[in-house]
Amino acid sequence: MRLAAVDLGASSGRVMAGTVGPGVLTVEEVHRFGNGGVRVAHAGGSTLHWDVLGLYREMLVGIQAAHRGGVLSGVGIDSWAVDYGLLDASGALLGNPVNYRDPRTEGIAERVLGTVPARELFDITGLRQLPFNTLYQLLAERDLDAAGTMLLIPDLLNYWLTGVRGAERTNASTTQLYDVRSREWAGDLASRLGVPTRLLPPLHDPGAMVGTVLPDLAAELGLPELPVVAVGSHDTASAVVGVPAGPGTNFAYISSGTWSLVGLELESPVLSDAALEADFTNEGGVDGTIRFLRNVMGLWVLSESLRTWEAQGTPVSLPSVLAQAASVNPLSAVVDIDAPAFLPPGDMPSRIRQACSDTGQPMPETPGEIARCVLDSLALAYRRTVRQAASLTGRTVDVVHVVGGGVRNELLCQLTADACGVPVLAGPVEAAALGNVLVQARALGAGLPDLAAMRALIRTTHEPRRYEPSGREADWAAAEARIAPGTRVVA
Ligand code: ADP
Ligand code: LRH
Repeated sequence: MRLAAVDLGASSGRVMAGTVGPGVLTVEEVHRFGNGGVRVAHAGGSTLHWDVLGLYREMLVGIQAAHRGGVLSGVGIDSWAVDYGLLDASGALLGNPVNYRDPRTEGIAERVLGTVPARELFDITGLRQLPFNTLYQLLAERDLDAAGTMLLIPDLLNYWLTGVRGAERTNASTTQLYDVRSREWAGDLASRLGVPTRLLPPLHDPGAMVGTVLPDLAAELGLPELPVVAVGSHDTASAVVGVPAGPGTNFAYISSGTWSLVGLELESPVLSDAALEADFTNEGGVDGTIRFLRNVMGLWVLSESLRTWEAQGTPVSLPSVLAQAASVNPLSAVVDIDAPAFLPPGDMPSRIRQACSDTGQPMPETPGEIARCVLDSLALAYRRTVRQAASLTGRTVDVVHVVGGGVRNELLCQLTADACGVPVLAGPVEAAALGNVLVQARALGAGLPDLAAMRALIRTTHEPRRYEPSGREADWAAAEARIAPGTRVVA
């Protein structure tokens, strides 16, 4: 069976043509396009948006390309979480979706916590207070009166493909308007906080049929009658389906791309005070699983550094800066990569140097030194997070699976094994697309009864690469102490 997986990340979007059959699982990239923030000026300043119409157009080009290579049986869409479009009562898009890195939500969380205490908010939603959660973004909207429906990005694209409005549960679970235990919208919470419940469309599970591509659109694109299937529409949900963990393994995962999502797959949420204090989140996964994880700032800090060097007229390519980083002395300087200072777009090299100076460490100078500082700091954050996840759940972690674009960064994979002190199994790069394709295939009758069967198929078709820890535990512990709270960077 041939399927199109649309996987939209914050830095690029791709359409993959997947083939699934007994013992067969392939994905081939048929179209890739850039993605990122688009800043637009207005009287009050400026707003960072996404180019959602551009993404839609590129997605259609990709679906057509996938169909040209063989008749498609289905299409599924996943994307980054939390962001949305608002529709009026007729279904027309009201304004261009805003990028979660826009500072419009500053101060909103504090206001919310005055009405609903953090403990209660966590107890209902299971979510960490990230400033960009959909809840805070909706409360930052100037005017919700004209809005009839809020559709998260994959749901919005599904709507434009099929005319059907709905909300897929894995992505709905990232809004902070969703009850992590009942798996329904947290309507009372929304009302208390002034979010109109009419905005929240009917929920469905991954694997549900969304609809079929609208006949006019299908004719225009030369497509057959094509089912649109709900997948784990949060890209991280699909990526974790794509983790090739074997049965009975005690694994942690890192979904490594713009963000690094670091955590464990659980059967039920962990809503303890300790989990709340440690900034862990409980996101809904495919087949009712819970992703108990922490957002680590991710390769965003490196890609923004590259962008800064380019803007300053001293461009450096990713392969060359990584080669330079590999020959820099390990752990010369590290930063708390999760400090809020690294969230907004901007001059990351300066922010990194500042953070090093604030903690009394030598300031990295060259691009290679800065990149090494970012990679060492990411690995240090992985170490802390994997260990915290284990202690918060009373589990052991024997292996860390890394999936996503960061798998291509061999230095980071090795540093991750060193910092965590357990082997790393790296790959597949395209875990999200594989997870997307497998959930579609099951919905369309390809067998694969559960996650274990899906992962068994990935293991036999996409063998991960193994990195062993090099046993320099004392160095990592000493580096960790250099950025312990107290020396922490203030944003
Ligand atoms: P997202 O889905 O969030 O857009 P990806 O999973 O595509 O992110 O991962 C993008 C990241 O992968 C880039 O920021 C980059 O750091 C890393 N990456 C991509 N290609 C390479 C490569 N050839 N070598 C090293 N790292 C790479
Ligand atoms: C990764 C991701 C992550 C969210 C962030 C907004 O692409 O979906 O899981 O926290 O984007």
